[in-house]
Amino acid sequence: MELLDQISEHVQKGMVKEVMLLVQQAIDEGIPARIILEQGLHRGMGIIGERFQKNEAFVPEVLVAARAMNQGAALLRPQLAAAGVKAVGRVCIGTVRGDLHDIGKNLVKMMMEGKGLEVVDLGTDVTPERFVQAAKQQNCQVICCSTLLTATMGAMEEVVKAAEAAGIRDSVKIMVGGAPVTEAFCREIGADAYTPDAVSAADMAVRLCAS
Ligand code: B1M
Repeated sequence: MELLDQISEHVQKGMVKEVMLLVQQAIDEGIPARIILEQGLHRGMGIIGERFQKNEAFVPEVLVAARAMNQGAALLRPQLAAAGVKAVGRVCIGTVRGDLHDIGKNLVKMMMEGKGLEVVDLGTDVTPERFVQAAKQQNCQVICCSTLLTATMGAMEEVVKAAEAAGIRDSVKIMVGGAPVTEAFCREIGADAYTPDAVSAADMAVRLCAS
């Protein structure tokens, strides 16, 4: 099996040690870092993401795959920086004020990283002001808000209002998601995009960063 296929396969299985050895072997063989990243690590993460979307893979498998991808990507960082390879875009993500759930948010983050996005993780219980501050200070093109609680959905509208008040609404897109969130709610609060799952969220963020 070709080396890049092996990297992809081992990412899907979440085999950290093997992924790191294979990535090092690929570097030693002179394969460009960008190719290793896209055709090995990100491809593996993309495949597990699609399986997760079809209910053929489950949360723990996605988490270990993401860990393997991230460890492999860490080995490539110096080469990527030296080659001037830029991220596809930069977003910030958090669970909104009052909400401590973070499993879904973490999955969304990992899928986004698997698509080559830089993700600033603000954690849980994030205030509207903190989302806006992070987007301004770290030049994020998209603010990604997650919530699992019906009671905290209102905090998403506050993020939209805080972005307007800070004068950044025209330059930043706002994405919302999480189990109780719907497309209609997204439109009602004036956010830019709703997606139902982690894979579609990552695809949407890539599109918004490119627009
Ligand atoms: Co809580 N909890 N919980 N909980 N919890 C739910 C969500 C609940 C549905 C359970 C129930 O009553 N049946 C209910 C919410 C009801 C509601 O308001 N609609 C609930 C409640 C009420 C609570 C507490 C209030 C309970 C209490 O204390 N009385 C409390 C709240 C604490 C707080 O946040 N302030 C609470 C606490 C907890 C734990 C701490 C025990 C734990 C969280 C651990 C953690 O996250 N670190 C927990 C858990 C685990 C759950 C359940 C069991 C599982 C949630 C989960 O992780 N799902 C949940 C019941 C259930 O779903 N069966 C429940 C898996 C995850 C992968 O899915 O997060 O939906 P999800 O993410 C998906 C999509 O939604 C989407 O992509 C992900 C992957 O495809 N997505 C996005 C998510 N964010 C996105 C953002 C996007 C796009 C897509 O764009 C930006």
